Amino acid sequence: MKMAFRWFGKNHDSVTLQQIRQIPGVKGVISTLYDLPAGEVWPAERISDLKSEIEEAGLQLLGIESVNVHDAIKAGTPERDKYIENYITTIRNLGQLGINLICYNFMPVFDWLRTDLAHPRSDGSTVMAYRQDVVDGISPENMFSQMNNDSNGYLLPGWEPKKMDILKSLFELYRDVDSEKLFDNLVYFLKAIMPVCEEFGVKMAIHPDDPAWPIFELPRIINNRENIARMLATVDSPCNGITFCTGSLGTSPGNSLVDMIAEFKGRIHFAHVRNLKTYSHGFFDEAAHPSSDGSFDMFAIMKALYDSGFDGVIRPDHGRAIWGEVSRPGYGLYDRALGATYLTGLWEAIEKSYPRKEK
Ligand code: DNO
Repeated sequence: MKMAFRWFGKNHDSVTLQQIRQIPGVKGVISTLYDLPAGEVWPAERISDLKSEIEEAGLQLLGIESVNVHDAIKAGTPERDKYIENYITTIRNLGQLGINLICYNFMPVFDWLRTDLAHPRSDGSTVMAYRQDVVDGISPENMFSQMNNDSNGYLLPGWEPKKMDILKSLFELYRDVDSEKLFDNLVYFLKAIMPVCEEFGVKMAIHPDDPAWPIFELPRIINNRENIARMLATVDSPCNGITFCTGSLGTSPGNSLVDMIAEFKGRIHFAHVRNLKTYSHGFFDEAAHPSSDGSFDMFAIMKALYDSGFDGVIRPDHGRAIWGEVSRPGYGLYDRALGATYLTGLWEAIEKSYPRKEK
């Protein structure tokens, strides 16, 4: 297992590589070329510069989160083939530089959604929170403004203000796209990119929908056991896998995280491990990573990953804002560093208690 930390790049993150280097157990970062819009080819030199910058800081570039998928591909418009070609070139450029993990999502228009980016807790920290009744009572436009006003000045993936200008046309693009169509479009994309992934050993790790249900009447399909199993079976390549994000899948009470890990054994290429405090369906707060702070049994989750033979990259996920830190919401240094050491500690205890048999 390799413990990683998400890093958005030096102009897009309050956290530095030097700080990440000092978190015990963290071997590398998961990063991206944040300024490149979805659909553009990632030039080999840009990737190589990013990799060198990270290696010079004593860390490894363990994967990309995200190479975003253009809405033409998700909606299945006639322009999709051009964007798929660009995506293939990016995969090849990454693969040639030895970067073999790509996290992406297939959520129409947006990415993850929270109704409050700084919900106060009794311990004096703030967390991100979700209230379905708020989403039900707000327009996508107002949601946009709210997300951007509360983001401490950072651009949030999927909520870029320039998207606001084309929001109507984006919704229009998906007018006839129901969940079946979206699934077909995902399959079309995956079938087109798998040959290049297989050639370079690049693992695609789709991120689940967060929250795990449709929002603003846009379909969402990577949200439960059945849908994920169907996606993996339909494109049955070892390079077609998932990001197992506990905080996303765990928003839905029907998802048994431990059972899903066992079922998707071998196809989990990347894990985002974090905790939530869930209330009734559609209402939750994010929490610190330890089991005692939220609703999930983090030991059971890590043990399930270990038992499945998981040997990939894990990263702590959203943290609380603590100790006065101001950062990109969910992505400060302090609480995620606590999360990383906690998860590393759980893993060490599991490894020592249940040694894997030598092959
Ligand atoms: C949220 C993240 C997501 C994730 C994308 C992957 O914090 O987990 O934004 O990076 O959905 O494309």
